[in-house]
Amino acid sequence: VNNRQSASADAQTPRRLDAVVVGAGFSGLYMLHRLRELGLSARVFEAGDGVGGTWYWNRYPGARCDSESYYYSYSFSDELQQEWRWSERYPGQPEIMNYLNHVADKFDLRPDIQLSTRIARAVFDATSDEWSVDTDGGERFSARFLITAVGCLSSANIPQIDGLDDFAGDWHHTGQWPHEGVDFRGKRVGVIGTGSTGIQAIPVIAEQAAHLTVFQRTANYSVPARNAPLDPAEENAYKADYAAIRRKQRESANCHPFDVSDTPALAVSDDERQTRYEASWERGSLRFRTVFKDLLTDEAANATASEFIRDKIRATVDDPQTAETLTPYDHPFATKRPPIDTHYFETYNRDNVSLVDVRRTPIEAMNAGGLRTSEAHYPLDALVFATGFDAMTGALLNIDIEGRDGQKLADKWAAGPRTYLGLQMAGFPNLFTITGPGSPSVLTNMPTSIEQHVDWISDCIDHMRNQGLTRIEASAQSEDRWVAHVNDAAEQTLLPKANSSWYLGANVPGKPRIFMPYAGGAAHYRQICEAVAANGYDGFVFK
Ligand code: N01
Repeated sequence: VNNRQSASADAQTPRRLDAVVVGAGFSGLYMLHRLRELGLSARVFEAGDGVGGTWYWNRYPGARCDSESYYYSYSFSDELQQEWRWSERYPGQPEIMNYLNHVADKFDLRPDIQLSTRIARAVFDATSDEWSVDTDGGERFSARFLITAVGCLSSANIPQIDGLDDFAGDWHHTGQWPHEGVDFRGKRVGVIGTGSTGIQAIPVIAEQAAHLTVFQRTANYSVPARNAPLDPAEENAYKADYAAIRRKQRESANCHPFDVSDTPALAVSDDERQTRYEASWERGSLRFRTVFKDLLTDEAANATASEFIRDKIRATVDDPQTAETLTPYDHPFATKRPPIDTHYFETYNRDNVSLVDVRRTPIEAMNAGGLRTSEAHYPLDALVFATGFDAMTGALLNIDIEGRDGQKLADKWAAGPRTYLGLQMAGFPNLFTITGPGSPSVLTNMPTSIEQHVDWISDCIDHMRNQGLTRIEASAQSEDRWVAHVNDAAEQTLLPKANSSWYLGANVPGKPRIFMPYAGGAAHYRQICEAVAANGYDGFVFK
Protein backbone atom coordinates (compact mmCIF):
# COMPACT_ATOMS: atom_id res chain seq x y z
CA VAL A 1 0.00 0.00 0.00
CA ASN A 2 1.40 3.36 -0.88
CA ASN A 3 1.88 5.55 2.08
CA ARG A 4 0.94 9.10 1.24
CA GLN A 5 0.57 10.68 4.63
CA SER A 6 2.90 13.48 5.48
CA ALA A 7 5.89 12.59 7.58
CA SER A 8 4.79 13.31 11.09
CA ALA A 9 6.68 10.78 13.11
CA ASP A 10 8.74 11.90 16.02
CA ALA A 11 11.72 10.15 17.52
CA GLN A 12 9.55 8.25 20.02
CA THR A 13 7.18 6.69 17.52
CA PRO A 14 9.09 5.77 14.40
CA ARG A 15 7.04 5.61 11.25
CA ARG A 16 7.22 2.16 9.74
CA LEU A 17 7.92 1.82 6.04
CA ASP A 18 8.91 -1.08 3.84
CA ALA A 19 11.79 0.88 2.37
CA VAL A 20 13.70 4.09 2.92
CA VAL A 21 15.41 5.43 -0.19
CA VAL A 22 18.11 8.10 0.15
CA GLY A 23 18.29 10.55 -2.77
CA ALA A 24 15.87 11.74 -5.46
CA GLY A 25 18.02 11.70 -8.58
CA PHE A 26 17.82 9.22 -11.45
CA SER A 27 18.27 6.32 -9.00
CA GLY A 28 15.89 7.31 -6.25
CA LEU A 29 13.05 8.27 -8.59
CA TYR A 30 13.09 4.98 -10.46
CA MET A 31 13.59 2.99 -7.24
CA LEU A 32 10.50 4.58 -5.76
CA HIS A 33 8.52 3.82 -8.89
CA ARG A 34 9.50 0.14 -8.77
CA LEU A 35 8.82 -0.22 -5.04
CA ARG A 36 5.40 1.30 -5.55
CA GLU A 37 4.70 -1.16 -8.34
CA LEU A 38 5.46 -3.93 -5.85
CA GLY A 39 2.84 -2.42 -3.57
CA LEU A 40 5.38 -1.46 -0.92
CA SER A 41 5.41 1.61 1.27
CA ALA A 42 8.49 3.65 0.55
CA ARG A 43 9.73 7.14 1.15
CA VAL A 44 12.53 8.96 -0.61
CA PHE A 45 14.54 11.45 1.45
CA GLU A 46 16.29 14.17 -0.49
CA ALA A 47 18.61 16.85 0.89
CA GLY A 48 17.81 19.32 -1.89
CA ASP A 49 14.55 21.22 -2.11
CA GLY A 50 13.78 19.62 -5.47
CA VAL A 51 14.29 16.35 -7.29
CA GLY A 52 17.14 15.86 -9.77
CA GLY A 53 20.14 14.67 -7.76
CA THR A 54 23.41 15.57 -9.46
CA TRP A 55 21.50 17.77 -11.92
CA TYR A 56 19.87 19.65 -9.07
CA TRP A 57 23.24 20.57 -7.56
CA ASN A 58 25.50 21.01 -10.58
CA ARG A 59 24.22 24.25 -12.09
CA TYR A 60 27.60 25.69 -13.00
CA PRO A 61 27.98 27.59 -16.29
CA GLY A 62 28.19 25.13 -19.16
CA ALA A 63 26.80 22.16 -17.18
CA ARG A 64 25.74 19.62 -19.73
CA CYS A 65 25.73 15.85 -20.01
CA ASP A 66 28.56 14.15 -21.87
CA SER A 67 26.26 11.30 -22.90
CA GLU A 68 23.95 12.04 -25.81
CA SER A 69 20.40 12.94 -24.91
CA TYR A 70 18.61 10.16 -26.79
CA TYR A 71 20.17 7.55 -24.55
CA TYR A 72 20.94 9.49 -21.33
CA SER A 73 17.43 8.73 -20.19
CA TYR A 74 15.22 6.06 -18.68
CA SER A 75 14.27 3.09 -20.80
CA PHE A 76 11.68 1.56 -18.47
CA SER A 77 8.73 3.38 -20.02
CA ASP A 78 8.33 3.40 -23.77
CA GLU A 79 5.63 6.04 -23.41
CA LEU A 80 8.12 8.28 -21.61
CA GLN A 81 10.90 7.87 -24.17
CA GLN A 82 8.48 8.45 -27.03
CA GLU A 83 6.82 11.54 -25.59
CA TRP A 84 9.88 13.35 -24.23
CA ARG A 85 11.62 15.71 -26.66
CA TRP A 86 15.29 16.57 -26.28
CA SER A 87 16.35 19.76 -27.99
CA GLU A 88 20.11 19.21 -28.34
CA ARG A 89 22.56 16.43 -29.05
CA TYR A 90 23.77 16.69 -25.45
CA PRO A 91 21.23 17.74 -22.86
CA GLY A 92 22.00 20.83 -20.80
CA GLN A 93 21.47 20.83 -17.04
CA PRO A 94 18.14 22.74 -17.14
CA GLU A 95 16.71 20.33 -19.68
CA ILE A 96 17.65 17.26 -17.61
CA MET A 97 16.04 18.91 -14.60
CA ASN A 98 12.87 19.43 -16.64
CA TYR A 99 12.99 15.79 -17.67
CA LEU A 100 13.37 14.48 -14.11
CA ASN A 101 10.62 16.78 -12.88
CA HIS A 102 8.43 15.48 -15.67
CA VAL A 103 9.19 11.91 -14.55
CA ALA A 104 8.31 12.78 -10.96
CA ASP A 105 4.96 14.18 -12.11
CA LYS A 106 4.14 11.58 -14.73
CA PHE A 107 4.59 8.72 -12.27
CA ASP A 108 3.08 10.70 -9.40
CA LEU A 109 6.21 10.23 -7.29
CA ARG A 110 6.13 13.44 -5.29
CA PRO A 111 3.79 12.33 -2.49
CA ASP A 112 6.44 9.88 -1.32
CA ILE A 113 9.43 12.20 -1.63
CA GLN A 114 10.43 14.22 1.40
CA LEU A 115 12.59 17.15 0.30
CA SER A 116 15.03 19.28 2.30
CA THR A 117 15.81 16.30 4.52
CA ARG A 118 19.11 14.55 5.03
CA ILE A 119 19.45 11.08 6.44
CA ALA A 120 21.89 11.52 9.30
CA ARG A 121 22.08 8.06 10.80
CA ALA A 122 20.89 4.53 10.13
CA VAL A 123 21.21 1.58 12.51
CA PHE A 124 20.33 -2.04 11.79
CA ASP A 125 18.22 -3.79 14.41
CA ALA A 126 18.98 -7.51 14.27
CA THR A 127 15.94 -8.47 16.31
CA SER A 128 13.41 -6.94 13.93
CA ASP A 129 15.57 -7.11 10.77
CA GLU A 130 14.80 -3.46 10.20
CA TRP A 131 16.78 -0.28 9.80
CA SER A 132 16.13 2.58 12.15
CA VAL A 133 16.71 5.76 10.21
CA ASP A 134 17.10 9.27 11.63
CA THR A 135 16.71 12.44 9.61
CA ASP A 136 18.58 15.64 10.30
CA GLY A 137 15.26 17.13 11.37
CA GLY A 138 14.91 14.66 14.25
CA GLU A 139 12.38 12.32 12.66
CA ARG A 140 12.81 8.57 12.96
CA PHE A 141 11.62 5.91 10.55
CA SER A 142 11.97 2.17 10.60
CA ALA A 143 12.16 0.20 7.41
CA ARG A 144 12.98 -3.35 6.37
CA PHE A 145 15.13 -2.06 3.52
CA LEU A 146 17.52 0.86 3.33
CA ILE A 147 18.39 1.74 -0.24
CA THR A 148 21.01 4.38 -0.99
CA ALA A 149 20.52 6.32 -4.20
CA VAL A 150 23.07 8.95 -3.26
CA GLY A 151 25.05 9.11 -6.50
CA CYS A 152 28.74 8.51 -7.04
CA LEU A 153 29.77 12.15 -7.40
CA SER A 154 27.80 14.10 -4.85
CA SER A 155 30.12 14.83 -1.95
CA ALA A 156 32.04 17.97 -2.93
CA ASN A 157 35.84 17.95 -2.63
CA ILE A 158 36.89 21.42 -1.54
CA PRO A 159 40.64 21.63 -0.99
CA GLN A 160 41.83 23.03 2.32
CA ILE A 161 43.64 26.19 1.28
CA ASP A 162 45.11 28.34 4.00
CA GLY A 163 43.40 31.70 4.20
CA LEU A 164 40.31 30.78 2.17
CA ASP A 165 38.16 32.34 4.88
CA ASP A 166 40.03 35.62 4.42
CA PHE A 167 39.21 35.81 0.72
CA ALA A 168 37.11 38.94 0.15
CA GLY A 169 35.59 37.70 -3.10
CA ASP A 170 32.95 35.01 -3.67
CA TRP A 171 33.88 31.38 -4.04
CA HIS A 172 31.77 28.43 -5.12
CA HIS A 173 32.19 24.72 -5.72
CA THR A 174 30.64 23.68 -9.04
CA GLY A 175 28.63 20.95 -7.34
CA GLN A 176 27.00 23.41 -4.94
CA TRP A 177 26.22 26.14 -7.40
CA PRO A 178 23.83 28.95 -6.33
CA HIS A 179 20.39 28.60 -7.93
CA GLU A 180 20.34 32.24 -8.87
CA GLY A 181 23.60 31.88 -10.80
CA VAL A 182 26.78 33.89 -10.42
CA ASP A 183 27.47 37.08 -12.33
CA PHE A 184 31.11 37.11 -13.43
CA ARG A 185 30.86 40.22 -15.59
CA GLY A 186 33.72 42.63 -15.00
CA LYS A 187 35.38 40.29 -12.52
CA ARG A 188 38.79 38.68 -12.22
CA VAL A 189 37.86 35.04 -11.84
CA GLY A 190 39.96 32.01 -10.93
CA VAL A 191 39.03 28.40 -11.70
CA ILE A 192 40.82 25.56 -9.95
CA GLY A 193 40.47 22.24 -11.72
CA THR A 194 40.50 20.95 -15.28
CA GLY A 195 38.42 17.78 -15.06
CA SER A 196 35.16 17.32 -16.99
CA THR A 197 33.53 20.10 -14.99
CA GLY A 198 36.30 22.68 -15.35
CA ILE A 199 36.58 21.90 -19.05
CA GLN A 200 32.84 22.59 -19.49
CA ALA A 201 32.79 25.71 -17.32
CA ILE A 202 36.02 27.44 -18.40
CA PRO A 203 34.93 28.46 -21.94
CA VAL A 204 31.62 29.85 -20.66
CA ILE A 205 33.12 31.74 -17.73
CA ALA A 206 35.82 33.13 -20.05
CA GLU A 207 33.10 34.80 -22.12
CA GLN A 208 31.74 36.63 -19.06
CA ALA A 209 34.76 37.42 -16.92
CA ALA A 210 37.01 40.44 -17.28
CA HIS A 211 39.88 38.03 -16.80
CA LEU A 212 39.98 34.31 -16.14
CA THR A 213 42.95 32.53 -14.57
CA VAL A 214 42.87 28.75 -14.74
CA PHE A 215 44.85 26.90 -12.08
CA GLN A 216 45.70 23.51 -13.55
CA ARG A 217 47.25 20.66 -11.58
CA THR A 218 46.95 17.87 -14.15
CA ALA A 219 46.70 18.52 -17.87
CA ASN A 220 43.78 16.66 -19.44
CA TYR A 221 42.86 15.13 -22.75
CA SER A 222 39.60 16.31 -24.25
CA VAL A 223 37.72 15.58 -27.45
CA PRO A 224 35.24 18.01 -29.03
CA ALA A 225 31.60 17.34 -28.13
CA ARG A 226 30.18 18.94 -31.30
CA ASN A 227 26.94 19.81 -29.61
CA ALA A 228 24.13 20.96 -31.90
CA PRO A 229 20.34 21.22 -31.94
CA LEU A 230 18.77 17.79 -32.35
CA ASP A 231 17.39 17.49 -35.83
CA PRO A 232 13.72 16.31 -35.73
CA ALA A 233 14.45 13.70 -38.39
CA GLU A 234 17.23 12.31 -36.24
CA GLU A 235 14.96 12.40 -33.20
CA ASN A 236 12.29 10.42 -35.06
CA ALA A 237 14.86 7.90 -36.19
CA TYR A 238 16.00 7.33 -32.60
CA LYS A 239 12.44 7.00 -31.41
CA ALA A 240 11.66 4.43 -34.06
CA ASP A 241 14.76 2.47 -33.09
CA TYR A 242 14.61 2.55 -29.31
CA ALA A 243 14.27 -1.19 -28.84
CA ALA A 244 17.55 -1.77 -30.66
CA ILE A 245 19.29 1.22 -29.05
CA ARG A 246 18.42 0.06 -25.55
CA ARG A 247 19.49 -3.50 -26.35
CA LYS A 248 22.81 -2.21 -27.61
CA GLN A 249 23.32 -0.18 -24.44
CA ARG A 250 22.64 -3.21 -22.27
CA GLU A 251 24.97 -5.40 -24.31
CA SER A 252 27.87 -2.95 -24.27
CA ALA A 253 30.73 -2.42 -21.84
CA ASN A 254 29.91 1.21 -21.06
CA CYS A 255 26.14 1.36 -21.67
CA HIS A 256 26.62 3.67 -24.65
CA PRO A 257 24.90 2.46 -27.84
CA PHE A 258 28.13 2.69 -29.80
CA ASP A 259 29.71 0.22 -32.16
CA VAL A 260 33.18 -0.53 -30.86
CA SER A 261 35.72 -1.26 -33.56
CA ASP A 262 37.07 -4.80 -33.60
CA THR A 263 40.38 -3.60 -35.05
CA PRO A 264 43.50 -3.16 -32.89
CA ALA A 265 45.07 0.28 -33.31
CA LEU A 266 48.37 -1.06 -34.58
CA ALA A 267 46.77 -3.40 -37.13
CA VAL A 268 46.28 -0.55 -39.60
CA SER A 269 48.78 1.73 -41.34
CA ASP A 270 49.75 5.08 -39.78
CA ASP A 271 47.74 6.91 -42.45
CA GLU A 272 44.66 4.77 -41.93
CA ARG A 273 44.90 5.26 -38.17
CA GLN A 274 45.13 9.05 -38.53
CA THR A 275 42.17 9.03 -40.91
CA ARG A 276 40.04 7.10 -38.45
CA TYR A 277 41.00 9.32 -35.51
CA GLU A 278 40.37 12.42 -37.60
CA ALA A 279 36.89 11.23 -38.61
CA SER A 280 36.01 10.50 -34.98
CA TRP A 281 37.44 13.86 -33.86
CA GLU A 282 35.19 15.60 -36.38
CA ARG A 283 32.16 13.64 -35.25
CA GLY A 284 32.93 14.37 -31.58
CA SER A 285 31.74 12.64 -28.40
CA LEU A 286 32.95 9.93 -26.07
CA ARG A 287 32.87 7.62 -29.09
CA PHE A 288 36.51 8.54 -29.62
CA ARG A 289 37.38 5.70 -27.24
CA THR A 290 35.80 3.19 -29.62
CA VAL A 291 37.88 3.97 -32.73
CA PHE A 292 40.04 0.94 -31.97
CA LYS A 293 39.24 -2.01 -29.75
CA ASP A 294 42.35 -1.92 -27.58
CA LEU A 295 42.74 1.72 -26.55
CA LEU A 296 42.03 0.91 -22.92
CA THR A 297 43.93 -2.34 -22.73
CA ASP A 298 47.14 -1.89 -24.72
CA GLU A 299 49.64 0.84 -23.93
CA ALA A 300 51.09 1.06 -27.42
CA ALA A 301 47.60 1.28 -28.93
CA ASN A 302 46.60 3.92 -26.43
CA ALA A 303 49.76 5.92 -27.13
CA THR A 304 48.56 6.51 -30.70
CA ALA A 305 45.31 8.07 -29.47
CA SER A 306 47.07 10.04 -26.74
CA GLU A 307 49.54 11.44 -29.25
CA PHE A 308 46.79 12.31 -31.72
CA ILE A 309 45.09 14.44 -29.06
CA ARG A 310 48.39 16.01 -27.97
CA ASP A 311 48.94 17.08 -31.58
CA LYS A 312 45.46 18.61 -31.67
CA ILE A 313 46.21 20.60 -28.52
CA ARG A 314 49.47 21.89 -30.00
CA ALA A 315 47.72 22.79 -33.24
CA THR A 316 44.84 24.57 -31.47
CA VAL A 317 46.61 26.64 -28.83
CA ASP A 318 48.55 29.58 -30.27
CA ASP A 319 51.07 30.19 -27.50
CA PRO A 320 53.57 27.28 -27.48
CA GLN A 321 54.26 27.53 -23.74
CA THR A 322 50.54 27.45 -22.91
CA ALA A 323 50.04 24.56 -25.33
CA GLU A 324 52.83 22.63 -23.66
CA THR A 325 51.37 23.18 -20.19
CA LEU A 326 47.98 21.98 -21.44
CA THR A 327 49.42 18.83 -22.97
CA PRO A 328 49.00 15.70 -20.83
CA TYR A 329 51.92 13.30 -20.53
CA ASP A 330 51.44 11.71 -17.12
CA HIS A 331 48.59 9.32 -17.90
CA PRO A 332 47.27 7.53 -20.99
CA PHE A 333 44.14 8.91 -22.68
CA ALA A 334 40.86 7.83 -21.02
CA THR A 335 42.48 6.29 -17.95
CA LYS A 336 40.93 9.23 -16.14
CA ARG A 337 37.30 9.89 -17.12
CA PRO A 338 37.72 11.62 -20.51
CA PRO A 339 36.01 14.99 -20.82
CA ILE A 340 34.43 16.27 -24.01
CA ASP A 341 34.32 19.97 -24.66
CA THR A 342 33.03 22.95 -26.57
CA HIS A 343 35.99 25.18 -27.51
CA TYR A 344 38.02 24.31 -24.42
CA PHE A 345 41.53 24.51 -25.87
CA GLU A 346 40.52 27.44 -28.12
CA THR A 347 39.63 29.39 -24.98
CA TYR A 348 43.33 29.73 -24.13
CA ASN A 349 43.77 31.88 -27.26
CA ARG A 350 41.61 34.60 -25.72
CA ASP A 351 43.34 37.70 -24.43
CA ASN A 352 41.46 37.53 -21.13
CA VAL A 353 42.48 33.96 -20.22
CA SER A 354 45.69 32.78 -18.61
CA LEU A 355 46.89 29.44 -17.37
CA VAL A 356 48.89 28.66 -14.24
CA ASP A 357 50.58 25.31 -13.76
CA VAL A 358 50.00 24.56 -10.08
CA ARG A 359 51.82 21.26 -10.27
CA ARG A 360 55.01 23.22 -10.99
CA THR A 361 54.13 26.19 -8.78
CA PRO A 362 51.73 24.85 -6.11
CA ILE A 363 48.92 26.85 -4.55
CA GLU A 364 50.12 28.09 -1.18
CA ALA A 365 47.42 30.28 0.28
CA MET A 366 44.52 32.65 -0.22
CA ASN A 367 44.25 36.14 1.18
CA ALA A 368 41.68 38.90 0.92
CA GLY A 369 42.84 39.88 -2.54
CA GLY A 370 43.36 36.55 -4.25
CA LEU A 371 45.43 33.42 -4.48
CA ARG A 372 49.16 32.92 -4.00
CA THR A 373 51.21 30.18 -5.57
CA SER A 374 54.84 29.41 -4.84
CA GLU A 375 55.68 31.85 -7.66
CA ALA A 376 53.17 34.69 -7.77
CA HIS A 377 50.06 36.34 -6.34
CA TYR A 378 46.95 36.37 -8.54
CA PRO A 379 44.40 39.08 -7.69
CA LEU A 380 40.87 37.63 -7.85
CA ASP A 381 37.29 38.80 -7.28
CA ALA A 382 35.79 35.31 -7.52
CA LEU A 383 37.07 31.75 -7.31
CA VAL A 384 35.48 28.58 -8.68
CA PHE A 385 36.38 25.19 -7.28
CA ALA A 386 35.95 22.71 -10.12
CA THR A 387 37.82 20.31 -7.87
CA GLY A 388 35.55 17.32 -8.09
CA PHE A 389 34.17 14.99 -5.49
CA ASP A 390 34.94 12.54 -2.76
CA ALA A 391 33.73 10.02 -5.31
CA MET A 392 31.82 6.79 -4.80
CA THR A 393 32.26 6.50 -1.04
CA GLY A 394 31.97 10.09 0.24
CA ALA A 395 28.19 10.40 0.12
CA LEU A 396 27.68 6.99 1.74
CA LEU A 397 30.15 7.71 4.52
CA ASN A 398 28.49 11.07 5.19
CA ILE A 399 25.66 9.00 6.66
CA ASP A 400 26.44 7.42 10.01
CA ILE A 401 25.61 3.83 9.02
CA GLU A 402 25.81 1.11 11.67
CA GLY A 403 25.22 -2.48 10.63
CA ARG A 404 24.96 -5.73 12.54
CA ASP A 405 26.86 -6.04 15.85
CA GLY A 406 27.55 -2.33 16.07
CA GLN A 407 29.86 -2.24 13.05
CA LYS A 408 30.19 1.17 11.41
CA LEU A 409 30.47 1.42 7.65
CA ALA A 410 33.24 3.99 8.14
CA ASP A 411 35.28 1.38 10.04
CA LYS A 412 34.55 -1.40 7.59
CA TRP A 413 35.73 0.82 4.73
CA ALA A 414 38.67 2.44 6.54
CA ALA A 415 41.08 0.87 4.04
CA GLY A 416 38.76 1.35 1.06
CA PRO A 417 35.30 0.17 0.01
CA ARG A 418 34.42 -3.55 0.15
CA THR A 419 31.19 -4.81 -1.37
CA TYR A 420 29.62 -7.79 -3.05
CA LEU A 421 28.63 -6.75 -6.59
CA GLY A 422 28.61 -3.12 -5.48
CA LEU A 423 25.12 -3.91 -4.19
CA GLN A 424 25.62 -5.05 -0.60
CA MET A 425 28.15 -5.38 2.19
CA ALA A 426 28.75 -8.22 4.65
CA GLY A 427 27.58 -7.06 8.06
CA PHE A 428 24.99 -4.67 6.65
CA PRO A 429 21.86 -6.71 6.00
CA ASN A 430 18.97 -5.30 3.97
CA LEU A 431 21.07 -2.35 2.82
CA PHE A 432 21.35 -1.96 -0.95
CA THR A 433 23.67 0.57 -2.59
CA ILE A 434 22.54 1.66 -6.07
CA THR A 435 25.66 2.04 -8.25
CA GLY A 436 27.81 1.38 -5.20
CA PRO A 437 31.60 0.96 -5.34
CA GLY A 438 32.48 -2.35 -6.96
CA SER A 439 29.82 -1.94 -9.66
CA PRO A 440 30.46 -0.50 -13.16
CA SER A 441 28.66 2.76 -12.31
CA VAL A 442 30.88 5.72 -13.24
CA LEU A 443 32.57 3.79 -16.06
CA THR A 444 29.19 3.70 -17.82
CA ASN A 445 26.30 5.83 -18.96
CA MET A 446 24.67 6.12 -15.54
CA PRO A 447 20.92 5.83 -16.21
CA THR A 448 21.44 2.40 -17.79
CA SER A 449 23.49 1.12 -14.86
CA ILE A 450 20.99 2.64 -12.46
CA GLU A 451 18.07 0.86 -14.10
CA GLN A 452 19.94 -2.43 -13.95
CA HIS A 453 20.59 -2.05 -10.22
CA VAL A 454 17.09 -0.87 -9.41
CA ASP A 455 15.55 -3.76 -11.35
CA TRP A 456 17.83 -6.27 -9.63
CA ILE A 457 17.08 -4.86 -6.16
CA SER A 458 13.33 -4.77 -6.87
CA ASP A 459 13.34 -8.38 -8.05
CA CYS A 460 15.33 -9.40 -4.98
CA ILE A 461 12.92 -7.68 -2.61
CA ASP A 462 9.98 -9.26 -4.43
CA HIS A 463 11.65 -12.66 -4.12
CA MET A 464 12.11 -12.17 -0.38
CA ARG A 465 8.53 -11.15 0.06
CA ASN A 466 7.27 -14.16 -1.84
CA GLN A 467 9.46 -16.47 0.22
CA GLY A 468 8.62 -14.82 3.53
CA LEU A 469 12.26 -13.83 4.10
CA THR A 470 13.16 -10.88 6.30
CA ARG A 471 16.92 -10.58 5.89
CA ILE A 472 19.46 -10.66 3.08
CA GLU A 473 23.16 -10.19 3.61
CA ALA A 474 26.21 -10.68 1.43
CA SER A 475 28.44 -13.37 2.89
CA ALA A 476 31.98 -12.40 3.89
CA GLN A 477 33.40 -14.97 1.43
CA SER A 478 31.42 -13.68 -1.53
CA GLU A 479 32.51 -10.16 -0.66
CA ASP A 480 36.18 -11.22 -0.48
CA ARG A 481 35.88 -12.94 -3.86
CA TRP A 482 34.21 -9.92 -5.43
CA VAL A 483 36.77 -7.44 -4.09
CA ALA A 484 39.55 -9.61 -5.57
CA HIS A 485 37.68 -9.81 -8.87
CA VAL A 486 37.18 -6.02 -8.99
CA ASN A 487 40.93 -5.58 -8.52
CA ASP A 488 41.73 -8.16 -11.20
CA ALA A 489 39.32 -6.54 -13.64
CA ALA A 490 40.97 -3.15 -13.17
CA GLU A 491 44.42 -4.70 -13.67
CA GLN A 492 43.32 -6.07 -17.05
CA THR A 493 42.95 -2.47 -18.24
CA LEU A 494 45.12 0.63 -18.33
CA LEU A 495 42.78 2.41 -15.92
CA PRO A 496 44.92 2.10 -12.76
CA LYS A 497 47.77 3.82 -14.66
CA ALA A 498 46.36 7.28 -13.95
CA ASN A 499 47.88 8.12 -10.57
CA SER A 500 45.78 11.23 -10.02
CA SER A 501 42.44 9.61 -10.86
CA TRP A 502 39.36 9.94 -8.68
CA TYR A 503 38.54 6.35 -9.71
CA LEU A 504 41.40 5.54 -7.31
CA GLY A 505 40.47 8.09 -4.68
CA ALA A 506 43.71 9.94 -5.48
CA ASN A 507 42.08 13.37 -5.62
CA VAL A 508 41.17 13.42 -1.93
CA PRO A 509 44.11 13.74 0.48
CA GLY A 510 44.30 10.75 2.82
CA LYS A 511 41.74 8.63 0.94
CA PRO A 512 42.78 4.98 0.51
CA ARG A 513 43.97 4.24 -3.03
CA ILE A 514 41.68 1.52 -4.33
CA PHE A 515 40.31 1.29 -7.84
CA MET A 516 36.64 1.61 -6.91
CA PRO A 517 34.41 0.93 -9.94
CA TYR A 518 34.13 -2.48 -11.61
CA ALA A 519 36.04 -2.41 -14.90
CA GLY A 520 34.97 -5.80 -16.21
CA GLY A 521 32.31 -4.26 -18.46
CA ALA A 522 28.66 -3.52 -17.80
CA ALA A 523 27.28 -6.29 -20.02
CA HIS A 524 29.47 -8.90 -18.32
CA TYR A 525 28.50 -7.48 -14.94
CA ARG A 526 24.81 -7.69 -15.82
CA GLN A 527 25.24 -11.38 -16.69
CA ILE A 528 26.95 -12.00 -13.35
CA CYS A 529 24.10 -10.31 -11.47
CA GLU A 530 21.50 -12.26 -13.43
CA ALA A 531 23.29 -15.55 -12.78
CA VAL A 532 23.55 -14.75 -9.07
CA ALA A 533 19.79 -14.18 -8.90
CA ALA A 534 19.00 -17.25 -11.03
CA ASN A 535 21.11 -19.40 -8.69
CA GLY A 536 19.04 -18.50 -5.67
CA TYR A 537 21.00 -15.30 -4.95
CA ASP A 538 24.30 -17.08 -4.77
CA GLY A 539 26.68 -15.47 -2.28
CA PHE A 540 23.91 -13.93 -0.18
CA VAL A 541 22.59 -15.35 3.07
CA PHE A 542 18.86 -15.11 3.79
CA LYS A 543 16.86 -15.35 6.95
O1 N01 B 1 36.14 16.56 -11.01
P1 N01 B 1 37.56 15.85 -11.32
P2 N01 B 1 35.05 17.05 -12.04
N1 N01 B 1 44.59 21.83 -6.24
O2 N01 B 1 37.93 15.18 -10.05
C1 N01 B 1 41.77 19.42 -9.69
C2 N01 B 1 31.49 13.62 -13.88
N2 N01 B 1 31.07 14.75 -14.69
O3 N01 B 1 33.97 17.71 -11.26
O4 N01 B 1 43.62 15.76 -11.70
C3 N01 B 1 44.57 21.94 -7.57
O5 N01 B 1 37.51 15.06 -12.54
C4 N01 B 1 42.06 18.05 -10.22
O6 N01 B 1 43.42 17.88 -10.44
P3 N01 B 1 44.07 16.40 -10.41
C5 N01 B 1 32.57 12.86 -14.63
O7 N01 B 1 32.45 11.50 -14.34
C6 N01 B 1 30.22 14.50 -15.70
O8 N01 B 1 35.65 17.79 -13.13
O9 N01 B 1 43.45 15.70 -9.21
N3 N01 B 1 43.75 21.24 -8.36
C7 N01 B 1 41.22 18.06 -11.47
O10 N01 B 1 41.82 18.77 -12.50
C8 N01 B 1 33.79 13.47 -14.05
O11 N01 B 1 34.96 12.72 -14.23
C9 N01 B 1 29.82 15.52 -16.47
O12 N01 B 1 45.50 16.63 -10.31
C10 N01 B 1 42.93 20.38 -7.77
C11 N01 B 1 39.99 18.82 -11.02
O13 N01 B 1 40.38 19.62 -9.92
C12 N01 B 1 33.38 13.63 -12.61
O14 N01 B 1 32.05 14.09 -12.70
C13 N01 B 1 30.27 16.80 -16.26
C14 N01 B 1 42.90 20.21 -6.38
C15 N01 B 1 38.89 17.92 -10.55
O15 N01 B 1 38.51 17.09 -11.60
C16 N01 B 1 34.19 14.61 -11.81
O16 N01 B 1 34.49 15.73 -12.64
C17 N01 B 1 31.15 17.03 -15.24
C18 N01 B 1 43.77 20.98 -5.61
N4 N01 B 1 43.83 20.85 -4.28
C19 N01 B 1 31.53 15.99 -14.44
N5 N01 B 1 41.96 19.28 -6.09
C20 N01 B 1 28.85 15.27 -17.51
O17 N01 B 1 28.65 14.24 -18.07
C21 N01 B 1 41.45 18.88 -7.26
N6 N01 B 1 42.03 19.55 -8.28
C22 N01 B 1 28.09 16.43 -17.79
